[in-house]
Amino acid sequence: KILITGALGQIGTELTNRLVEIHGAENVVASGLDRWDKNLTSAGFYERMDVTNTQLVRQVIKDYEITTVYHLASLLSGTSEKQPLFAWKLNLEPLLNFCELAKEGLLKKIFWPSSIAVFGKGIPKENVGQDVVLNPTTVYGISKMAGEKWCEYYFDKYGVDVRSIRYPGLISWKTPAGGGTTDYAVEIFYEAIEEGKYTSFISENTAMPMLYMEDAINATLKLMEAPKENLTVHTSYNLGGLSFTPKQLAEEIKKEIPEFTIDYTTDFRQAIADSWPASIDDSVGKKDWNLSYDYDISAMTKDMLKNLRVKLADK
Ligand code: VAH
Repeated sequence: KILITGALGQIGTELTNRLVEIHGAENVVASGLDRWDKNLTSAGFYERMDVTNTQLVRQVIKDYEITTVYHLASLLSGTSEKQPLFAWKLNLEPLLNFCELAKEGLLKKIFWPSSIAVFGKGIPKENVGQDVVLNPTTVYGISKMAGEKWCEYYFDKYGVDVRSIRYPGLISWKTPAGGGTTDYAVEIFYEAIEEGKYTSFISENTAMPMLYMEDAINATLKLMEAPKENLTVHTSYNLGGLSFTPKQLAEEIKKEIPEFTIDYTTDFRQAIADSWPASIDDSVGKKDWNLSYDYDISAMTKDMLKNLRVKLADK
């Protein structure tokens, strides 16, 4: 069976539902800190589980005979800056526990999300490569860099099949994002529909790597289904997709909602965004496991507004 941690989160809800479509509900165990929310996940099973409780996690793995784990539970960049020590604990210890379980032969495969937050000072802003020096300046970026090194260690030393993607900012409509720096690009759509205007906490010309959730989920499944021998990266694969500024996104929204207006009041997350690249070179993923994308900024904007109008009308 497959276990997803953080299954009620922004990535988790959509990844869980896709895994159910592929493997069947009876083979998917969703887990999260919150109470079960039937309409959020179609998994056959749900375990209310604190991933830092290593004994409980080990018991769940054994009880359900889990062989693959998608470990998504984590604190994002904004929240991590506010709770550094808890962020370090939550973002690292459960990953190590899953790697230990795999080393003991209890797990066959692990997916773990890293982030473009691992990049920081001293590198060009554009088209950042797979093997540039990692100089993260945020708690979140430091935790993700450390996690990548642990993934590589367990692969090199024990052959643990742990696979990872450095996600850019992810945009989706099914589940709100939580505490991220790129979340302006999610909130803006809700407010464009509900208020006709949005105050962005990221300045107008700050470009960041972004991707529509559909493309991120497809990339994740492609990586996980790739033959192990094809993989040349054992820290985490760059993934770039789109790159745009709040101003460019607002222009796209105005094509669908002409009266939409945006203004800017930056907060502490501007400094985080300034430390990150503007665009990513993801050619290694394209070569190793045929990474591709379906949504450009225009197709994403149309799909977001179409689906959010329906979702928000039901409220
Ligand atoms: C964040 N959405 O903003 C996440 C992501 C690259 C950004 O890691 O923290």
